[in-house]
Amino acid sequence: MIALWIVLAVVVLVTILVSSVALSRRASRRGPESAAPPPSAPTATPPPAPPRRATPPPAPPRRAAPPVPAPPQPETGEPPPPAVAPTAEAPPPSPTVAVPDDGAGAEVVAPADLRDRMGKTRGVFSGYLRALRGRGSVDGQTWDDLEEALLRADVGVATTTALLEDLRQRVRSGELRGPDAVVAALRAALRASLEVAGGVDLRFEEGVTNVWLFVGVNGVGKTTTIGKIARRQVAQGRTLLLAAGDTFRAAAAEQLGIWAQRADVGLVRGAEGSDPSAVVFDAVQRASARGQELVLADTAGRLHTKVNLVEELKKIRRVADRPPGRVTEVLLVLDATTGQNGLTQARQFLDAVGVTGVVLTKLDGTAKGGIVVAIQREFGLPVKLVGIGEGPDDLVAFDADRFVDALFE
Ligand SMILES: Nc1nc2c(ncn2[C@@H]2O[C@H](COP(=O)(O)OP(=O)(O)OP(=O)(O)O)[C@@H](O)[C@H]2O)c(=O)[nH]1
Ligand SMILES: [Mg+2]
Repeated sequence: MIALWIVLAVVVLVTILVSSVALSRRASRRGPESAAPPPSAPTATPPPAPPRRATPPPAPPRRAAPPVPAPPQPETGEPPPPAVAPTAEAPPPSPTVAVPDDGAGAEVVAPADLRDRMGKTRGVFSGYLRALRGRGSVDGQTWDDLEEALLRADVGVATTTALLEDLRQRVRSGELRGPDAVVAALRAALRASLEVAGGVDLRFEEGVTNVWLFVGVNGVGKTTTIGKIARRQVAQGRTLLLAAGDTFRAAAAEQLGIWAQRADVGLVRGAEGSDPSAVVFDAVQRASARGQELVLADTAGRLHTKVNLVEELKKIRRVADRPPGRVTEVLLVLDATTGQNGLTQARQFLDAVGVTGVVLTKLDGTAKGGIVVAIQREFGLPVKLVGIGEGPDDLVAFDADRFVDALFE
C-alpha cells in the first residue's frame, strides 16, 4: 500500500514538473513577440519622419527658383534671369541720338540700346540656344528647343514651322552639321526674313504738306509715338504740326497737347466727338498756310464698332490726301506685348487704309520680340520704328542686323 502511494506521488510530481517546463517555454516564446510590436511601430516610424520633414524645405526653394528662369526651359535654368532684371531697370539711361542727316526721318541709336532694352526676348532666346549648343549633336531635342524658343519669342507658328522645316532638310542633306551650324543657319534665315522692301526710312516728299497718319487699336502707343517722332523731326529741322484726330475722348487731345509742348510744335484739335477728318483737314490747311512741311495725325483706337473705325480712317486718309496735303506714311502702331493677338487685331487696318509701315511699341516690356519677324513675314510690311520705353527718346529706327545680333549674342 505504501509502495502504491509512493508511485502515485512520483507520478504527480513528474506531471507537475513537465507542465511547468512547458509553461515556461511558452512564456519565453511569447516574450519577444509581444515586446517587438511596441518598439517596431512607434520607434521605427518616427525616426524616418524627421528626415521626411527635413526634405520639404529644399522643395520650396526648388519651386521658388523656376519663376526666375521661367522663360526658358526649367532644365536649362539658363540666363534669362540676369537678362530680365537689367531690362526692367534699364529705361532711365537712353543713349538715343537723333541724327539729322538721312533726310527721311529715321532715327539712329547707340548700338547698345536696342540690345539692352530687348533683354527679355534675349533672355528667352539665348537660354535655349546655349542649352542646344551644349548638347553637341543635332537630335530630336534640338528641334524641340528651337521650336520652343521661336514660339516663346512669338515668332509665330507659321513662320517657325517654315524656318525649321528648311533647317531640318539641310541637316538631312548633310549641308548643316552640328548645333553651331544649325544656329548659324537659323540666324541667317531670320535675318533674311527681315529683309522687306522699302526699308525703314519714313517717306517724306518735298513741295507738299506731308501727312503721317498713325493708326492702331487703343492703348498701343499711337499718341506717345507721335510725341517721340515730333521731337526727332524738330531736332532734324523739320517744321510740323500735330493733329488731334482722336476726337473720341477729350483727354486724347490733351495728351497730344503735352507732347506738342514738349516738342515745341503747334496742335490742331477739335471738340470732343467732332469729325476727326475735319481736324486733320484743318491741320493740313494751317500747316500749308504757315509753310510747314509735315502734319503728324493721331487717330482714335476705339469707336462704337470696328466698321465705324475703319470707315472713319478711310475718310481721314481721303481728306488728308487732298492737295496741298499728301499722305506719305500710314503707320500701323502695334504693341509688342500683345504678340500674335495684336496681329489679328491689326489686320483690319491693313487694306482699309493702305498701311505703309509698322511702329512696334513696348519692345522693352516683353519677351515676345520675335513678333517683328512675324509682322514682316506675314504682313509683308517693314517694321520702321520700335518703341523701347515710355520716355521721349525711347524710339529707334528698326535695324534688322542689330535686332538679330541682339537675339543671338
Ligand atoms: N514701355 C513702353 N511703354 C510705352 C511705349 N509706347 C507707349 N507706351 C505706353 O503705352 C501707354 C499707351 O500709350 P498711348 O500713346 O496713350 O496709346 P494710344 O494708342 O494713343 O492709346 P489710345 O489713345 O487709347 O488709342 C502709355 O502708358 C505709354 O506710355 C513703349 O515703347 N514702351
Ligand atoms: Mg492716343
